[in-house]
Amino acid sequence: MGKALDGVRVLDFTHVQSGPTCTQLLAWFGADVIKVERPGEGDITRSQLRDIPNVDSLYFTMLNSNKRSITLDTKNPEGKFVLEELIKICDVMVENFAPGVLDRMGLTWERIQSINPKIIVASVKGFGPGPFEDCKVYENVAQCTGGSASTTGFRDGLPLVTGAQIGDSGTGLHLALGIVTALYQRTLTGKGQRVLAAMQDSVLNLCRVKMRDQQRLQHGPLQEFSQFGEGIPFGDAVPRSGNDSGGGQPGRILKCKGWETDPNAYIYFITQAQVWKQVCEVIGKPEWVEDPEFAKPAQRLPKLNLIFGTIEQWTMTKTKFEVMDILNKFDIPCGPILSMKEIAEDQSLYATGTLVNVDHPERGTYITVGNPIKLSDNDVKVERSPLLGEHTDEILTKVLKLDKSRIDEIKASGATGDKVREAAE
Ligand code: CAO
Repeated sequence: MGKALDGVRVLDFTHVQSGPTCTQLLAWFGADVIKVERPGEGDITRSQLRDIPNVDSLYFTMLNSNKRSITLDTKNPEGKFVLEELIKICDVMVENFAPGVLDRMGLTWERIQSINPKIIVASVKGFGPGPFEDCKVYENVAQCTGGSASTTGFRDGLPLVTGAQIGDSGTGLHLALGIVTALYQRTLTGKGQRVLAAMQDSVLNLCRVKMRDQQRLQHGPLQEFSQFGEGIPFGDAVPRSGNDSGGGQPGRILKCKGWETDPNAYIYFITQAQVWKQVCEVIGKPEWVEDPEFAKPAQRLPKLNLIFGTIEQWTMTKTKFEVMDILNKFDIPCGPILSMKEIAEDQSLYATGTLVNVDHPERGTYITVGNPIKLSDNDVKVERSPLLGEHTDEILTKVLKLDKSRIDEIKASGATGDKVREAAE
């Protein structure tokens, strides 16, 4: 087995979450990822949300596996020199600075192309061209502007952000796809190109079904929403739908045994039309199979509260795992609400590499989420994240092949620096 992106070298000029998730994926597909960080401080996440004093945070270690770290002050002329040397020999440059930052460094697209016309320059920005293009953006801003927050939560409650980092990690994923696609096109054209993934666009792409519903609203109420059966009129925009299914098969989160004390004693239950007969039999309502009030999916839509209320009387008599076992025998789609603790203890996820225990010289062993995308011919093990500037010398000597006196000059200029820990939590 080899590495899918063997031979691809990535200049990783990213920070925080969105960019690093992209370059981590590329590293897991076998690319050589060189992370450029500011001397002394590095990626700001190294010191954010720390659980152990003076040790790289889990925020950083879980987003920067399998990378090499070089420290460079790119505002120092010698640092800029090294950066441009890296641009010459890299296939891809990834960045997620605020709009205008790269230009202020003198690294316009034209300048980068003149250094290396084959390089692919990939950027995360908050917004694409338009009224907000100059704005800085973090995760929750993207969730709010991409249509997620207005459609998440309960109808009579506040808009809600989700725990899934669809703005940051979601955009990183989109960008990674853009990069490998541009790499493929380069094999045909020999030319680099720019790749842009805007966080608003990525969230909106993931909220595509809500734009579907926005258009459906013009032709009548959204019958799969609980509020339809409750007789509550719809306004002119897609409302928050609580835990209603976003698809054509109604679903709901239902209480299971122990819900009074366990915040996660619930199961998601889908009344898939194909197995309606089985659903009725399992919950002790066999008469609903032929009942003209319940037999067809359209007849059931106005009665979702009654149907799920009845199913819940049954699920409450069993634990979520007992419900799961029983329903699976009948091919009824369902899933227990798993806590992060339960997921962290699930050995089957370690067996597939979705969860990985990693050793780190300063923090000891920690759990990280491995590559969620499995390729049968990609032999990359998840490795720990680099310490700040751990590979500076290695990159200057072995990758850029600079001689000792030149390296000494660069170091003397302060363009690259030793690790300095900041108590910045
Ligand atoms: N050497 C010298 N200077 C460096 C440097 C280095 N190695 N790395 C970064 N800098 C400088 C930049 O040049 C910039 O300086 P100027 O503003 O003077 O030009 C400065 O650091 C700050 O960069 P920034 O504006 O990108 O960083 P910030 O912390 O103020 O903002 C963020 C962070 C995320 C809001 C912003 O980068 C952004 O909007 N990025 C695009 C959207 C994005 O990716 N958001 C996701 C955030 S969570 O994943």
